[in-house]
Parts: sequence; structure tokens; C-alpha cells
Amino acid sequence: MTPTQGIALVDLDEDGVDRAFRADVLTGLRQSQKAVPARWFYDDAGSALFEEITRLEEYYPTRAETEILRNHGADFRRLIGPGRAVVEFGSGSSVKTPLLLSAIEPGAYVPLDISGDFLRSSSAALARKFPGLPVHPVEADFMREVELPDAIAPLKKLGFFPGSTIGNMVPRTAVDLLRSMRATLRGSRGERPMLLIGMDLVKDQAVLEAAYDDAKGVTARFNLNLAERINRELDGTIPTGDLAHRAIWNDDFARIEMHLEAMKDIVFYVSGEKFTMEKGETIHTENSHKFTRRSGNLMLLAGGWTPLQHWTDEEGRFSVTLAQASEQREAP
Ligand code: AVJ
Repeated sequence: MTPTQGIALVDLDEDGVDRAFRADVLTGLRQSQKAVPARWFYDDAGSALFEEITRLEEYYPTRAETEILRNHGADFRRLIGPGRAVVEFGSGSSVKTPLLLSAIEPGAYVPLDISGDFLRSSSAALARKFPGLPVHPVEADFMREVELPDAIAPLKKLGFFPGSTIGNMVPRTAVDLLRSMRATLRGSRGERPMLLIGMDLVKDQAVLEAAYDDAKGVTARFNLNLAERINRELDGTIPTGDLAHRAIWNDDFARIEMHLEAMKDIVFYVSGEKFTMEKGETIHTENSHKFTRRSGNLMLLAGGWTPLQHWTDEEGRFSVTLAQASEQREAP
């Protein structure tokens, strides 16, 4: 596959409609179990609602991961060493990224994101905070191998993928992504890149379900915003008032599923195409997989990464794992 750099990432048709969004929605709504990929949550309204989610009492992952990054800087520094180029998969959070960067004395910071505007504003803020640190934002879809800037070619790489975003993917896609990351980060001289990755942990079902169905209804608004976005951008007529937010623990697959459930039989149009839902039928909008130390390690190994060290917050709710690209052949 050809690495991508600097190409137009959002493909709009003559009416200014995002072609990939329309294709994903129409394909997803034609399925017997209706489903829309979770990446489409994050328009401006959805991103603002997600920010609000991270501050909710019930939503522990952001606080738990920040606690880990705050408490283990000395470990990161010792195990990772100075001078690596930190390649962050996603634009970076204003809190977590500085915690890592100030712990390890990196040689450069390279945020990768599909949304150029957000990437540029968050990179500028970070560059102000770390004067002297070379910052090279790259607008790219990191689900594929990305060509990194020539300026960082001599540096060893550390991938950073916080937030348990890996949990949004089904295992097959998660493993594909881990392998792409390995290809993106590989050095020319065969030195093995490292990866620091956050994963949310399996825990009491009631705690998990509350984190995705908060008392204030912010997560419900986040979920419903997807249907509203379809109505706004794809000429949709989804009766959002007849849809209810659901967050359900799927124990077989170790994941929280979010759905939008029809409260009565409904008929609606999207981009001129007719769809129906019977009362009780759902649109599946998100998976958020939860891991154990072993299941996380197994997934990393399947993606070509050997786990080196694992940290959790005091309450054991969330984990951060440091891994290194596996040798081409490991015994036996
Ligand atoms: C951004 C993928 C980590 O799965 O916890 C939060 C998104 N969805 N509440 C998660 C989300 C509902 C979040 N991630």
C-alpha cells in the first residue's frame, strides 16, 4: 500500500456532501442490523459533546489515564529514553500529551490526524508550550501506513495512542491498525520502534454501563447527534425524538455497545433513500472494547508488538502499556 501524505482527505461532492460519510451511512442503514461507524460522531457538535463526556462523574477513563501518565513519568523516561520522535495517532489532548512530552525529553513531536484544522490549532498550542521542540503535524488517515516527514527520519520513534481509541475497533481492525502503526514507525536502520497505548479495562458491568449512560444525558445527546448529523448533512428525515440512547454490555465480546433504539415503528429518508425501523430495532453506533492485561497483550502480539511494561491507575480501572516492535522472528 502507498503511504499517504498531504493528499485531500475529505472528498466532497458537487453539493458539498462528504462522500465517505454518505457511503458509510447508506451502506450501514441497508444492513439487517443497522450500523454507522463511530468515527462519524466527531463533527463540531459531537467533538464538543465528547469533551463534556470526559468531565462527567461517571466517565472515569480520561481521569484514570491522566492519573497514570502523571504518576509514572520517571518509568517512561527510564524505559523510553530521550530523543525519540513521539508520533501521536490522533491530534493529541491538551492534558495527556504534555504529560508524556515533559516526562521523556523527546526529539520531535508528530501528531497525525485526519482533521487538518484541529491538527493545526492543537499543534500550535503545543509548540508554544514546548519551545525548542520540533513539531511536525501530518494530515493523514492513520488507519493506513503514513509517510513521516523526512526531518524526523534519523530519530527513533515512539508511537502514542491514548484514550482507548483502539477499543472502538473490532479485533480484526485493531490488529490491522497495530500492524500499520508498526509500518509507519519502523526505522531505516532496523531499530525497533516503541508504542505507548491506553486501554480501558474490564470491570463491574454497572460501572461500565453508567460511564456510557450518564445521569445528565450527555452521552445520550452525543449518540443522538449522529442521527441529527445525518439529518443535517445527508437530507435526512430521521425522527430523532422517536429514538432512545442505549448502552449495553456485551459480555461475549467484552464491549460496551451504543445503539439508537426505535421507540415505535418509523419510516425515514436519507439522501433520497427510504428506510424503515420496527419498534425495538436499533442502529448500532459504537463499540467500546474493554481489555484485561492478558487480552491486551494478546492483541498487541497479534499486531506485531511485544509488551514491555503495564501500568494501571490506583483503582485498576484503566491501563497504559509500553510495547516494542517484535523481532521478525521470536522463538520458537
Ligand atoms: C473516545 C473511543 C475512547 O469509547 O470511551 C465515550 C468514546 N463514546 N462515550 C470511548 C465514547 C461514548 C470513547 N473513546
